Amino acid sequence: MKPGIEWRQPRASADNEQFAADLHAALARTPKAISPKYFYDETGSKLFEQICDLPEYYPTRTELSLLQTHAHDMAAQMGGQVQLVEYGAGALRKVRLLLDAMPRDSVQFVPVDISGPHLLAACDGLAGDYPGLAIQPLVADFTRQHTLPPCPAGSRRVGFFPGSSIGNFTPSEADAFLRLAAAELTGGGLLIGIDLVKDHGTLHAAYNDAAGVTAAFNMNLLHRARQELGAEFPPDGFEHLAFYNPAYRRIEMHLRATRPLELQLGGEVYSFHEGETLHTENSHKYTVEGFQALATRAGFKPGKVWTDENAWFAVLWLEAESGE
Ligand code: AVJ
Repeated sequence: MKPGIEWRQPRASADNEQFAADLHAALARTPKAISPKYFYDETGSKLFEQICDLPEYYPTRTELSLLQTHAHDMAAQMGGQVQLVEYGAGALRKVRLLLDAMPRDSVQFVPVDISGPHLLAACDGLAGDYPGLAIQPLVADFTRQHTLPPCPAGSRRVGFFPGSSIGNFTPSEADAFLRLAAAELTGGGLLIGIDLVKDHGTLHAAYNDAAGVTAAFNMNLLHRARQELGAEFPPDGFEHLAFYNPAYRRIEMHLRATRPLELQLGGEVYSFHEGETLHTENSHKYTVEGFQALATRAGFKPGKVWTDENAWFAVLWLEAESGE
């Protein structure tokens, strides 16, 4: 580990026990459904990075180019001295574009991620490329109760939530997260990336890539269940399913049973009928106005918006004002 990185709560909160408990609950409910956060072990995090480079997966490159083009404008909204909190930090690729537009000594960077080893590696890389940058990683599930390092005196706390990760939440979960963020970021603000509603063909292709990386990412959940929890199920029992559900304006990902089968987990047996699915992810798409309305209800005041020429993706600045 490089000097300059200070660790807080280095134990992952999403340990095996939590995964087992959540998977049992997921398989016992109707319809079967689990949180997508369990995609992101080391293998899953690496697969997700590969997804980001796929030709069909437009969100990452579109957002990167927005950050590239408008980083100075975005940094100007944040203000002078900031504690920059990245929710679900991942590979720390996007934040570099923001950091490049901010004086090194004006930032304390707090990346928060559920995957400890992945966060450690990403922070080492960042510390090497940004000598002198104060980095305080936090291994935590940011949707649950967590404690951020105190905001340095004279700094505003600013959130960064890129990648349309908020799309994983249902609108009511998004509301809950935004309320938590608005409270935590009071006096500062939130810079957030959202994937926009668009033609269904473009959306469908982004989650059904020709190389099969998204399928492998989805299937990784089952591999984890087998390896970490000793789950047993037929090797070719499940297949990747992803489609746009226009009624909910979301991509849904599922693992679909290719035939009637049983999945054994810790002494319990869960049966699937042919075609039955385990719902693994939602990826909600928004309009700018719709998302701003959601953010306003949660306590933010919408500010600047940056979007690409196709209006496929948007980055929004939201002020978290203090007081009423
Ligand atoms: C990280 C939640 C933004 O929903 O597009 C990519 C995850 N799933 N391909 C998304 C994902 C399948 C991604 N987010």
